Formats: sequence, structure tokens, C-alpha cells
Amino acid sequence: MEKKTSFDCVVSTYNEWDPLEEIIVGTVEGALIPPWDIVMKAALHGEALWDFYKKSGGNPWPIEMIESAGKNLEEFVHILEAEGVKVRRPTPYDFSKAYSTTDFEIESGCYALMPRDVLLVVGDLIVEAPMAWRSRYHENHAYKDLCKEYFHNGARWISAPRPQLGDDTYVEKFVAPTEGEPMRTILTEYEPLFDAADVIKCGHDLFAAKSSCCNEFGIQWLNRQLGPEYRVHEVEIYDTHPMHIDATFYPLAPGKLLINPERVHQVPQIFKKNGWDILECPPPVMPDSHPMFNCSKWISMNVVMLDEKRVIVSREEDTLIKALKDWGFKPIPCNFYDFETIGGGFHCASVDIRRRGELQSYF
Ligand code: DAV
Repeated sequence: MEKKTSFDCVVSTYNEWDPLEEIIVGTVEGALIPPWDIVMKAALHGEALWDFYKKSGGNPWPIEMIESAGKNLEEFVHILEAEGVKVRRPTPYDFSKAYSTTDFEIESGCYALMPRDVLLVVGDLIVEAPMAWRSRYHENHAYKDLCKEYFHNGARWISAPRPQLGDDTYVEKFVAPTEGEPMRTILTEYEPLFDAADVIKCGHDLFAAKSSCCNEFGIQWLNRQLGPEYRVHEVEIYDTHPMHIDATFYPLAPGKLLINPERVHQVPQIFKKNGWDILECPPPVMPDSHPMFNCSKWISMNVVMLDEKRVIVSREEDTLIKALKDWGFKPIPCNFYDFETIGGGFHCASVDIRRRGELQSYF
């Protein structure tokens, strides 16, 4: 069989580290505070946030917060462009409309802040993820123009089965575990669910972890859909409020796996057997006083690789920056704390479309 390479198609990405050529970066334009949604109590570390979302969800974020988050995002875009990466942006979309299906209703959508959650790109295939938040059901619409264009330029483009997100999808009266209790998640196995950020790529092998937006059925669906060239491995993690794999378990380069030491208690055998270096992310330095409405401080791990060495990392995270240098990387600091306040890290805020390289095995 002929080897698959990035020269075949404008959409082509097999891992997290081949030289980056094109990327979609989200936008703060039109971003709303997510409306309260049943899954949030399983996803958000800290019950204090529930009341905030119950009260303010569906409204725009305060303008100062949007402006400072937007400044961070433009700095990120600037770095990417200065390094020769083509940056694409979503189409402005009105998330403020209420909507309903036959199974649920919700007062609004959310935002196009985090394309990583919405589109999973594997080789030349774009998969619209079956997202578990009712409030994110139509978020893919902000990326339709880009997907159509990529399709016309040769990409394959599918949507996972659209989930129903009715009562059967969620565990009734779910209560998240407290630290130390066995892990459990809010999703039943009623239908396949995952966000694209629940999956991370490493050539022929992909890794996924169950979370508040990813169930076993979702992982199975993806594994079968991708076919015999790929294997989707489930990674055991420990997190009381799991959401996505990319602040937990992140193959940064061939032979280098970054892990969140609080959440990964057992590194999968396949890495150890093949002599990968296991890099324990140092604790984040973000002060407790820094407001975080969506994710935890471990978002420090949520870097973007420009290639096997150069890595974009949150400017204040100097302990991580030093560790990355010691591990042989070349960190490029970018201010990002204000984007992290309402969204996530660099990886969340983007989705790679094209990296120059070929499909191969790293094990
Ligand atoms: O706080 O670990 C990160 C979400 C990244 N997409 C967290 C959630």
C-alpha cells in the first residue's frame, strides 16, 4: 500500500507535532456565557461555578473579559502567522437563539472559542464530534464554511451520529465523585458521545479517555469508523470532573509523553514498552486568585506544538517553561491567562488542519 503523506490533501494531520502549516483558531466574537446545562456539574471543578452559570448563562461575557481574552487570542494568532502558519477563523455565528429538538430545549448556544472540541481531524478526514452539551449542539455551524471549503479542496468530511441528548443520555441525579472516590461520569452508554478534544493523535494510534463528554460507546464508534489503519486506545485517567484529554495526557513528540501526574496514575504499557520518556507536568503556577470559569489550572499543559521542538506555552507558567527546556523543547511564551479564564488553553483554542508529515507508527 502506498504511504499516506500530507502532500495528498490540504487537510492532513496525523499527530500533534509534525510541522504545522494550517490551523483554525477560535474567536471571542459573539461568545456567550454557556447556559446552565445538566453536564456542567460533572465537568466543572468547583460547585461555586454552578450558581454563576445558573444566573448568568446565556448572556454575553462582560466586555472587559472578552477584550482581554481576545487580546490573548490575537497574540497567539500573531505568533502562528509569524512562524509561517496559515491561520483560519470560524464564521461569525449568532449563538444567542434558544433552540429545541424533540428531546431537549436550551436557552442558547455558547461560542466559537474552542474549535478543538468540535472538529476531529484525522489524516484527510474531518469528523464533526457528537458533543454531549446540549448548549453546544449547533456549535459546528460556526465551522461549516471552512468544512465546505476543505471538502471542495479534497478533504473527507463526516458527522458522527447526531446525539439525542434526552434524559436517557445522562445518569439520573448524578453527583460527581469527591477526591479519592472511584471515578464515575455523568454519561450513560445510551448513544455514542465524544468531544474532539477527548481524543489525541499519535499516528496510527489515537488515545481517548472517558469524560463528562465522552463515553465508551463514543470511543468504540470512532475506533470502528476510522478503520483498520488506526487504533483508538482508551486511557485510564483519574479526575473527579473529567473534560477532555488534552490537559491530562498529551504525546508532544515522538518518544515524549506529557502527563498530568494527578490524573494519570498508570501510563499505558505501550508507551513504557517502547521506551517513551514520561514527562510529568510540573504543578501550574497560576495563583488561586486568578478567575477560572471553565477549566482547571492544569490547562497549563494545553500547549500547541509548531513542530517536534517548538512549543507555544502560557507565558506565566515559568516552571513548565523551564521543564520543557530541560526536556529539549524550545518554548515560545504567549500571554494566555485571560483566555484561559473563560475558555481553555492553546490546544483548546485551535484545531490543526495541516501538518507536513506522513502516517506512521510510533510504537
Ligand atoms: O481543566 O482539565 C481542560 C479542557 C481542555 N480541553 C481541565 C479541562
